[in-house]
Amino acid sequence: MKKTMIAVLLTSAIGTTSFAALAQGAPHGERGQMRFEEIDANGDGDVTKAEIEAHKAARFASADTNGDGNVSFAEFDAFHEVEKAQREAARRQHMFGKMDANDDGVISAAEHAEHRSERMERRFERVDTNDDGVITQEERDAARATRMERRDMRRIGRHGQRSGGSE
Ligand SMILES: [Ca+2]
Ligand SMILES: [Ca+2]
Ligand SMILES: [Ca+2]
Ligand SMILES: [Ca+2]
Repeated sequence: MKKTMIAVLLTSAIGTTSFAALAQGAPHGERGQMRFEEIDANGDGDVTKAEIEAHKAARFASADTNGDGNVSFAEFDAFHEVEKAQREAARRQHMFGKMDANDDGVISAAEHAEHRSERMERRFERVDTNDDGVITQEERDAARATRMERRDMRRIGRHGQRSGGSE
């Protein structure tokens, strides 16, 4: 009796871990894969130069909605609006999938609560640096400073990369 309990606990723990890892790793992997699959027209897993050219031509053709061989600003604008909407829809779907833990196609109140509390807990743990379960004003200020610093570092990093690349 006890053994099965432990086994169940173990499997559910493993299940949760792999799900969390999957959910965290998915956004980038999915996005990269989607593009790759899009370009790999014959689906052999390789992307050839010809396939990239064909993909570019297809994108141009779908942007050139009136088929006059040129993409006007209105066409360009509409094309990117559609792409943006598709990207956002995909992101929403991904978020929904993450929240719908039992995959039954609906987010129950419990799943919603669980998702929120997980995120809040993670944030709480990050800010509560001395782990006493209380976020003091100082810890909050420190967290804000760290966040700003990180943003600055990113900005500098991006800038540095660009100037480094042109040299
Ligand atoms: Ca191919
Ligand atoms: Ca056109
Ligand atoms: Ca559900
Ligand atoms: Ca604290």
